[in-house]
Order: sequence, then C-alpha cells, then structure tokens
Amino acid sequence: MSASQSPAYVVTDNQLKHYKEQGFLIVHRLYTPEECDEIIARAEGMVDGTVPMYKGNALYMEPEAVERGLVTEEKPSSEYLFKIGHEMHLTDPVFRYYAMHEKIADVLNALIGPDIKCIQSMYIDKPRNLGIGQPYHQDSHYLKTVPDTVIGVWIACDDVDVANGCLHVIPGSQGSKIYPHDVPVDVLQRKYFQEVHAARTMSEVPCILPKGSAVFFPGTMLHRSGNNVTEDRQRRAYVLHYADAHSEPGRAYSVPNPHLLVRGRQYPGCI
Ligand SMILES: O=C(O)CCC(=O)C(=O)O
Repeated sequence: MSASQSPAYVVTDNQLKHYKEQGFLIVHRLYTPEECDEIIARAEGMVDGTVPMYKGNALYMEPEAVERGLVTEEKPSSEYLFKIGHEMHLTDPVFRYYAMHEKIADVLNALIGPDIKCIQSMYIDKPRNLGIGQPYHQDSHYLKTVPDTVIGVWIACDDVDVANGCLHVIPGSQGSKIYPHDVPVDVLQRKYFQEVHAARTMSEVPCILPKGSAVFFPGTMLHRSGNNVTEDRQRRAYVLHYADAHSEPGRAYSVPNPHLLVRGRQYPGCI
C-alpha cells in the first residue's frame, strides 16, 4: 500500500484489545463470496486436472472416504477432497493473489507489524457427512520461527458452523507453552493429525462464520475443527500462515529468504 492509498481494512483498538486478551480476531467479509468461489473453482481445477499442480503441492483425499472405497488417492475427486497444500502461495497465481490480499496484509500489519511473510498455504475441505475434524493442536508445534511470530489466518469459503466442522478456539490459550502433541483419542483422526489431550478439559468457543469471514490467531493458540456431520454442506477453507519477516527460520533452508514477501521488507538471515 502506498502512503496515498487508504487501507483496505482498519483494525480498531477494541479488536486489538480482544486479540491480545482472547488470542483471536474475527474479520468479517475478508473475501467476498465471489472471491471464495474463485478459490473453490481453482482448487476443483487442481483436483480434476484442468489447473496445473505446481511444485511443492499435493492433493490429499479424505481418509475415511479412501477407507470406505469411495475414492482413491490415484483418482481424486473434489467430493472427497481433504486438503491441497502447502505451497500454493508460492506457485499458483490465484492462491498467491489471495494470500497477498490487501485486507489480510492490513490486519497483519496491525497484529505483527509491517514486514510480513507468508510461510504456508492450505486449502482444506471437509466433505459432507464424512469430513473428519482436526483435534486440538498448536500451529507453532509444526511451523517454527525464532522468535515465534507465527500467525494463522483461517478463511471460511462456505458458511461454517458446528454441524459442518467450523474452527473452535480456546480463548487465552495463546499465552501457553507448546504442549506435547500425541496420538489422537479418535482413531479416525490418526492418519494425519496429532492431539493436545490437555485441551479436552478447557473451555472452547466455536467460530461460526459466514462465507468469506476469517479468524486470525497466533501459532500458540489451541484450536481444533469439528467433523462435518451435515448431509449436504461442504466445509471448505483457505488456511494461511504468516510470520514477521524479521524472524529467523526454525530450520535450515538451502535458499536465503525462502518465504513469500507479502508486504514490507525482508532481512538477511531471516525467513
Ligand atoms: O480446517 C481445519 O479443519 C483445521 C485447520 C487447522 O486447524 C490448521 O490448519 O491448523
């Protein structure tokens, strides 16, 4: 954004206070419904082969659907998609455009500062009737920067509620340590996920959102998603992770500054 342009989104003092105290911020209409539809169409194109899958990305089918013989990893179907990840922001023009969206950059500017990098992108689907939720976890267990400045942005591409598997957060948990991540209690969650068992006794809030709205939360925040138990509603989300460009990488990279610069500057030896 140049100095003469007005911001696409202004975070209020009340929103900042809520984010600091509760650990999450809901931003309504981050994307328009039409923008969500463009993301969905792009993902469906990757599944049916009309849009190229670039390096660093793979399709994953819903494990329960594979188990039941409804789909195979070799013959993917949008109906049973679990995920596409994790580098569309680096390689696909449409997913990159939405990872660099002005509204996201404006919100992140208020939450982590002016130098912003996108470090991961995922399109996550929970198919109707059999989409399995992800148990409680902290993203900073998986995504490491030094210091830890990781922040997740979970954007609903459909209307989401408890029945179709919305995100749940534990307010206040953003101040906690990184917990051990163990084998999930639910056997259906064991193929891809790990679980923080301690979170089961904590008090959670469901993030019920209309299509295009988003939740911002730091990597230390305990969160989970529910199963999609509806008969007729997909639950699709574009899930992005960012960090302050001043952070050092949590692991060695073969190239300098490997991540996508969304706004501001990047720094030698940093992500
Ligand atoms: O969208 C979901 O089902 C969960 C996503 C999530 O929690 C994550 O990617 O960290």
